[in-house]
Amino acid sequence: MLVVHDDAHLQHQPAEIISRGRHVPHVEIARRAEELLAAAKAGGHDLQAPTAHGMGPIEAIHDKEYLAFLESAWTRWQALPDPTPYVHPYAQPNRRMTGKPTSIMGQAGYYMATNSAPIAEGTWGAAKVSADIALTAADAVMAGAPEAYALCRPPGHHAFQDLAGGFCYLNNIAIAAQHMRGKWDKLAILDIDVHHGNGTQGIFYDRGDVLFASLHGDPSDYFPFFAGYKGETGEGAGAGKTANFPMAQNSGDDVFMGSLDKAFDAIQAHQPGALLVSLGFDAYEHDPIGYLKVTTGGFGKVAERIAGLDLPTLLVQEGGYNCEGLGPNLTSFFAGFSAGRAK
Ligand code: SP5
Ligand code: ZN
Repeated sequence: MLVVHDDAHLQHQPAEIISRGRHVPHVEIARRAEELLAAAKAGGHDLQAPTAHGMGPIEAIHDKEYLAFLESAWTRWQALPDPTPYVHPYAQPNRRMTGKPTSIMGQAGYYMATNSAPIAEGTWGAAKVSADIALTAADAVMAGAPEAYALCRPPGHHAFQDLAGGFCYLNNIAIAAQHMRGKWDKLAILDIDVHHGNGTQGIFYDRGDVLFASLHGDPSDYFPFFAGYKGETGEGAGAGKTANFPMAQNSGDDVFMGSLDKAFDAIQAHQPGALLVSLGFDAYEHDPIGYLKVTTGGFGKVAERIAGLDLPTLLVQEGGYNCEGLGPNLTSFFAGFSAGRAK
């Protein structure tokens, strides 16, 4: 497996988020990427550094004013009286107010969907390199590699065109998908992170070219709460091109594999030229913020089935917060993927 990685993520280490009104230690920590990289190295995989792609591919997905906010937010926040170390939203717009503020406090609420995407001094730099990692791995697949893995940190699937949230700032997989549209007319994104990929869904909701299928914990009582329901199936040109498979709490490998089968039906009906996978390991049975009970062996079986679709495949790292489990789960996934390709 070609593995694209970079240590620029070390610039992004917000120590805490606000969860249920309490400051809690952040689980989206640098050690996650270190564990994943160590497993890739131990597996003898082919490691590669990202190349800089500039702002073009990022601006093809994200709103320009949102990008200007991300780039400037930390510095502007520091100019507030008695500033805190990380930008957090305070007051947020909602279904009854839609004004557009210009101050940093107003914009923090306008551009940040949750209290779980703090902006630290190095967040913007790390997020840009994370997108470059996905783009570089996408380049390899476009050049003929059957598959590549983008070891992205920070993750991306909760980021919309103009919204950060849920540990995400730039939507790496959406940026890579748009880039890959230069080669293929139709693509499919399969999201197996335990959280619904609300940002990715939102970005492609009205498009017929990029199918989005997501397996996740039931949003009626799990993050991101406001998206990921079965009835969300796309609109306009994208009608029928979104497919959601919410699962009940504590569902295990069997239920997960059953949902995967249904997602495959949607993907195969779309006839994509290539597949992109939002690869989270937070469906893991021992994840500290998890909801489902997928086992290490289960990730291997999932990978084997994905590889069996026989499509050029870009794997993009999303969540997964049990640090001890990350290495074994990635190793299991890669082994299963390889077995699926060999069949
Ligand atoms: C990419 C990804 O997996 N994002 C996950 C976003 C989840 N956001 C919910 C944050 C709530 C975390 N609560 C932490 C409690 C620790 N005891
Ligand atoms: Zn997740």
